[in-house]
Amino acid sequence: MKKFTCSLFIFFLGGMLFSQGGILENTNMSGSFGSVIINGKIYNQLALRPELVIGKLGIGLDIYLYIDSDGNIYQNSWDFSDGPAVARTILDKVFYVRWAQPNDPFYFRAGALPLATLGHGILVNRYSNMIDYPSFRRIGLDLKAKFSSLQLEYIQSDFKHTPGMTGLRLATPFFGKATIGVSFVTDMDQYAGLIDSDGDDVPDVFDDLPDDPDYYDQSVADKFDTWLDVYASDHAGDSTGFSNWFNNNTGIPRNTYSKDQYSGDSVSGMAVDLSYQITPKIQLYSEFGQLLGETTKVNGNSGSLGFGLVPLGIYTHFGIAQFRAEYRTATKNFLFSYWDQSYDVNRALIQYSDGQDSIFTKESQLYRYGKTSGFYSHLSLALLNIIDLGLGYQDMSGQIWSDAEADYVDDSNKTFLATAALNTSFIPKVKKAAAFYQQSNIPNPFDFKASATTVFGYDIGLEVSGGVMIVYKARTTYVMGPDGKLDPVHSMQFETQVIF
Ligand SMILES: [Ca+2]
Ligand SMILES: [Ca+2]
Repeated sequence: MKKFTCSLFIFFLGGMLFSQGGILENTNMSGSFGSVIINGKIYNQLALRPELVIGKLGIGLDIYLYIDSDGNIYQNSWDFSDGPAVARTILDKVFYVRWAQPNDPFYFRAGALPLATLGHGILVNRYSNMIDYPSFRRIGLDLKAKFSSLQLEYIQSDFKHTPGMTGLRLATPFFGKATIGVSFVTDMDQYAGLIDSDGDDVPDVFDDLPDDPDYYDQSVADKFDTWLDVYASDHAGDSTGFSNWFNNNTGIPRNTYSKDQYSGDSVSGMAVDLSYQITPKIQLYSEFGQLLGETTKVNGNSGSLGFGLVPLGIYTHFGIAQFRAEYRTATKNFLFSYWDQSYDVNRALIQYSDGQDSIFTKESQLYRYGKTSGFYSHLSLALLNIIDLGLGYQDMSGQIWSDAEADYVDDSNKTFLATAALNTSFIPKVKKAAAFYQQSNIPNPFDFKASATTVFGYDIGLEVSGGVMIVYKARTTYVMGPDGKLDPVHSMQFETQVIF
């Protein structure tokens, strides 16, 4: 009860401080009501999201309460029981902290990272550590610093758990308008991408009690309630030899998961890039990236990860448009932008087959990509202040693994992504209208045939009264079902946002 009162007090104190505006100038405040699913249970979400700007410092907070249908607060997010719990409780409410802007001599953003790219993006491109926010709140860091002649970029996807991505790039100018950069990126343990809700180091998929940090084995959890009774009734109420019997009885169903079974499988990459600034708005570049690790061995494929090369790329930005185009070529076992927007949900995947769950990593699937080459381009356009468009397209062809042929066949590896956001100021009552569609690394995205990489959705925000907006968010992804068929997963969310 103490926790409850304390959290409510902070919640409303926070609301008062920020909403009155007199204490901190430049404070943007939004709040939301909605629902969120934690550990399979639905909670009503009440959130205040103030953004404080003090000079170059920006602090985004996400002060939230989850309340279940019985009116109980989800207490794990407001735990003041000991020092580490207090630190975790407070850190959890910081959405992000940023200093300055990405092009300034010193910039960082810590917390939620919606978009992070290292160099020109051959290894890390448009990475986001909030793909499954707010179910998972990662605290990452995106830092860019310029010392006299050295540029440094550092990205770490998370500080709370084993991060899916830690990347460093160092660059220095030479011959005036040219720059050379070297990068190194690693995921130290892909299996850390498996969800472990109770933090007992046993992923949910193997945890008999996924919400109980003390047990992962049902038979051990039942030891004193059930098995002791079984033993005592067999031994006329005498329980003296119980421990020995329990530990050695092969008839008791055991959870055979061992922590060494799925751990310590790393994947890394290194890259070198050269850039040449032709005019302040036009840049030519070249990039080489090598992935380091091992994928599945098939048909004489050694399994060693491959490399990708952009012999020539161009990046321009002027007025309403930003445009990037690259010629790409790759050896087998390589994917451009391996660390992409959905990396955190793809680094370790669960597959259900033959009556049991097995785990595979994104790295283990790289064997599917043979030697390929082709083009990549991305265009961002802001049209007449009416619509913001983003269009990305990759068209590569070469050798792609065919499950049917059990061999590499000539095929295409294409990616298509599109985003559109409407400026709604000229439509009465509509405050937000945005949509996106993405499908990656498949033979033909214009078939619009669903694959595991298909993701699309839209946000529509309607003003219902002064300062109150109802936002409808719809998302669709596809997952492989137990029958080996792709099933769509639709999620929709209503949020009421209040602008104070
Ligand atoms: Ca667990
Ligand atoms: Ca557990």
